[in-house]
Amino acid sequence: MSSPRVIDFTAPGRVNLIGEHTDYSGGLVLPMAIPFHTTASLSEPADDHYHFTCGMFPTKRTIARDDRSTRVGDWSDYSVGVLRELQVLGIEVPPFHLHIEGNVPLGAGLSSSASVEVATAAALLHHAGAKLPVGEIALLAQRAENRYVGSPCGIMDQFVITAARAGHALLLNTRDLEYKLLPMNTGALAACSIVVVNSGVKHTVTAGSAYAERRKEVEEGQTLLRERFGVRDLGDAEMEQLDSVRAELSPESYKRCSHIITENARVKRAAAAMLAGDAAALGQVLQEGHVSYRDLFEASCEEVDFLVEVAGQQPGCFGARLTGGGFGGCVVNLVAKDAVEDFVAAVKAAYKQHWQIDAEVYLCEASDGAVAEHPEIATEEAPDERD
Ligand code: GAF
Repeated sequence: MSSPRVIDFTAPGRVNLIGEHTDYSGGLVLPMAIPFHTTASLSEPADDHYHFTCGMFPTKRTIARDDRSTRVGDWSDYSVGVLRELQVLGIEVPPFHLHIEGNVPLGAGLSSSASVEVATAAALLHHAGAKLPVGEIALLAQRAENRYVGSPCGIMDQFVITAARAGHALLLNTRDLEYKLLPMNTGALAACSIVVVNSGVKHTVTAGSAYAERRKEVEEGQTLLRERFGVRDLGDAEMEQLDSVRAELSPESYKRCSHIITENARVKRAAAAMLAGDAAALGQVLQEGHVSYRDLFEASCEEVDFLVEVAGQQPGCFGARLTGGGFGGCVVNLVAKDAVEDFVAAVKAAYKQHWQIDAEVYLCEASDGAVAEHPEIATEEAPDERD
């Protein structure tokens, strides 16, 4: 008997260079895909059901084709949520066995969940013989997370994991999903590396989490600014407008919105620095972004602040900041290539000495997203560098 045919679909993780929590209020983000992957392996089942298994977790799940049950609270929700959203679009998905494997660090702010969603979407679109526009694949994965998993995330992670291109960061306007691919090797940036240091402090983006609390505080300010000034979202808003309604907002909302409005401006500066190949200017923006994320958004933690401070003291480090949803996770560092070895040794040693934690360090080349790897799932050509 021949063994069943298995087809693999992959999606990367991502690291965000800058633009934190701006992706649910029409703002700008500047992430890139990283060389860690989720693989969704698809094979024919022996019956008429949908089967979900995973190499990282022991629980398995089998559901009938007309199953309408809600989330169960484990890894499988990310894949089942994607199946549901395909069904909502009227896409008929034949029975399958989907097996998930991956090496994207979990709970580290590197988007392991979105990676599972997009790898699943790629596999199931192929299985159904369907295609979607690049942005629709990302939106479908985001809806799976918002509606089925119950996490109130924005669109950044699913979008970059779908649309990224190797060698580029992706500047995304989250209001209309217009984007540009910015080369990582212009001018002085060609001699730099993106070094990601994992604090080992786990974070979460679930409904009852601090992430969700921050989102509510951001939306409080956005609603008021819409009423008063007719802005579409915080992506349109100015600090002067926010300052003029400060007395009507909770102190938390004022601080969170201050972070968002200034963060959007920082993303523009970061993109300009990248296009100019100016590593010092890019590093400076990262550093300012950390201060805002720490003091205004209050999303950092002592371990991460320690890593950022130590990084800033190392020769050849242009800038460092907390990346991702916050409350732990990773620090992204822009480091001169010829200083990386000493940088890594110094940061690891200091962290170990102070916190007794072995920090994992990842040297990240900007990688391809799922559509570049599996062009047959998209109605458009794989995205290319745009001006
Ligand atoms: C998490 C979310 F999933 C993203 O949508 C984004 O808001 C990010 O945190 C913060 O920038 O990764």
